[in-house]
Amino acid sequence: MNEIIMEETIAAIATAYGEGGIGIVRISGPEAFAILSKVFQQTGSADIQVRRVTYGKVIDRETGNTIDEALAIYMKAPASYTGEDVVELQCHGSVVSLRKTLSLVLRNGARLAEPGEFTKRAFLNGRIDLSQAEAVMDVVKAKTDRTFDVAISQLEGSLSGRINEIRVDLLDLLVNITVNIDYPDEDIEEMTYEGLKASLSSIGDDIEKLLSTTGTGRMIREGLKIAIIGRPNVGKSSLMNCLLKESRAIVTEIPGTTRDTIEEALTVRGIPVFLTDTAGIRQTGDVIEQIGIEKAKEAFNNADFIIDIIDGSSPLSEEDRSILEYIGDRKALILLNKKDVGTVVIPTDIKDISPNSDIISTSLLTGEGVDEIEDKIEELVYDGQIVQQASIMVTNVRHEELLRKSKQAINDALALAKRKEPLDIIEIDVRSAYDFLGEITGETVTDEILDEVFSRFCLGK
Ligand SMILES: Nc1nc2c(ncn2[C@@H]2O[C@H](COP(=O)(O)OP(=O)(O)OP(=O)(O)O)[C@@H](O)[C@H]2O)c(=O)[nH]1
Ligand SMILES: [Mg+2]
Repeated sequence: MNEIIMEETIAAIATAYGEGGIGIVRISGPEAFAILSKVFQQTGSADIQVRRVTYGKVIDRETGNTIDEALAIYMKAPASYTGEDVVELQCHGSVVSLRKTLSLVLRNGARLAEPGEFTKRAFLNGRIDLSQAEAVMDVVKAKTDRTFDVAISQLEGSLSGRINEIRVDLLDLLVNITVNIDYPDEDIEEMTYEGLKASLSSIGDDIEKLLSTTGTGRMIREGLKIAIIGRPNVGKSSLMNCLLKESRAIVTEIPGTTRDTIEEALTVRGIPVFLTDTAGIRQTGDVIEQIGIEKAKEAFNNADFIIDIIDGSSPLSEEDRSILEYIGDRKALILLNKKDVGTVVIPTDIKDISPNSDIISTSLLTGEGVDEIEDKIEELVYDGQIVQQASIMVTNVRHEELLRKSKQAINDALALAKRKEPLDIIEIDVRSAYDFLGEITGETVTDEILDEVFSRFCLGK
């Protein structure tokens, strides 16, 4: 199917919809240059040259009307984003200009590109592998520095590189197994079950190492969901404002100020965070407040991380205790707030009820302790690991699933090897481990998976 598609020339608006300095219509495929000649008139007599910027006009030759002034760039296959002939028309960043230019390009022989089709072609033409193609979209969608860094490193091939190294080891092993199956009596290095087990374990460890980054990877990509809970008037909304570094939530001395949950997206040390400020949890006859409290419990259940605030300047109340009991064994961060007024709550009283919690004294009025809260968030995301700029991280759920399947196949092979089962049976599992990893880079992948991956892209990418 792919050859048929790639004979067609595709086009789309590549820049974001809206006003801007410039906007780009991108064309890719065998007819790209021919279409450019039909819709563009350069100023002056010089020919359009490959990889040179040419100034001119987009002209509708049927009517003779000028659509816009533009710069044209022609990149010849294979040295282009898609690996095909590509033309970019840089027009003014006007929705009207871009729409008219695109429609002219389509009338002159191009077809509208599907979402992600440019990148899909880059993959099909072998310019990038599948995990790199997926990283393109992560780069475009990244909202924080850290998310962006990880996506760029993946785009540069860090993850694929590692996957390919493991695949080489698996291939070596496969060859070794096959030779021993086919020529058992020949004078070749005999494969012992001990040796086989050692190789399988070592490959299994390599895959496990990648899998151990998935928790962090997912949080970096999708964001960490934090719910702030606590009884009324302890400083929950104050914390939200402190982390946001602005006054978003209404803070008053009246208990029950926040009656609904408030959600905000923010960045903590380069990590995307979705913070939910909730209504204070207490027994109440007020219907609206009761709904707010139900929502608070929901936020609690959906969160990756809980921050429970306690007014440390007054003794633990019944409400504080029941919230701590609600937290139970979950890992939470507990703030003993209002330190500036005094501290009477003893940490061990809290540990008795919620043993896995971390406790920090804060004053959200003065901002004391906010740094420490951010430390804790960072610690949680990186799981105590030292963060290296170029570290390989698995951020994509598809990759994670395939790594798990591959690991499972290795485990199965290992179990067979331990029972000294015949090599040709073990080979089947080793081969599937190899193929699952190949699906990550797109070496072995079906059209359905490709469609699924690229359908999540935006238009023009
Ligand atoms: N002294 C002192 N006052 C604080 C501190 N943190 C918050 N407050 C005050 O406590 C009151 C309640 O703060 P909020 O942030 O509205 O508390 P809340 O938990 O959101 O309250 P509800 O929305 O009613 O559940 C406000 O008057 C704050 O200024 C602190 O560390 N020290
Ligand atoms: Mg509040």
